[in-house]
Amino acid sequence: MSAFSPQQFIEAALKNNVLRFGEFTLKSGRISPYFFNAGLLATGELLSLLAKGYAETLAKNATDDLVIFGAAYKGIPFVAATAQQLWQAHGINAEWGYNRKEAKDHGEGGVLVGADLAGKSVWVIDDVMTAGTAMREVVALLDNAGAKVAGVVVALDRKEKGQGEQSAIAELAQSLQVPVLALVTMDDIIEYVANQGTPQQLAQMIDYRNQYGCD
Ligand code: OMP
Repeated sequence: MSAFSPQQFIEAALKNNVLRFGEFTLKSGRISPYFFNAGLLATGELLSLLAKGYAETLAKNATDDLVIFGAAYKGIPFVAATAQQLWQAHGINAEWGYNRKEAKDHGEGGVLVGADLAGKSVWVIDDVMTAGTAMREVVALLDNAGAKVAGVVVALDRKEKGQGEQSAIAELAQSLQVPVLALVTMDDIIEYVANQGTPQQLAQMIDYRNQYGCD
């Protein structure tokens, strides 16, 4: 089976409207010429492609007993599919878990479901990193659960500034002292647009990168 390919993933994302070009207001307030909606990775084929990317990255970078975590809501199917792919394609029997947005006050209670995370080093799987706000919330949640972050894998690193002049990924890697990895980056999307897109799309992407981008 061939390895995960960023260009193949971008093509599939475009075909299924997961990746779109236009004008989008981001959570950070930035106006972006593109948007990646991981919620539309809504077929078995697309989910499998994504899980293959996460699993290959984890198999290459993680050590020892692997525990993976996906944050509600979008991270939940992704972490489940990745655990299955790790087992089926790599023979890695990872523990996996996720959170609820609403704490349950009956039955098993609490906000965490699945693997017991207390005292463990946990890899976080997430969809998109822009300014890093969503990931900081996940790190705080794991901290409350008594878990440490072992590393982070996002599907798309938009390679943008975080809270300061550094990239969001660099800020996170520095503050946690862990690897922060991505399956696809904005550079891969620019490469795709340079080969397959319109000159106008390419110009807008480059303008945006000049304004908010970071290496
Ligand atoms: P930050 O919290 O700024 O890192 O933005 C990441 C979050 O923004 C993701 O978890 C998504 O909810 C959302 N997002 C996308 O899903 N796709 C994009 O292309 C851009 C964003 C965004 O708003 O920045």
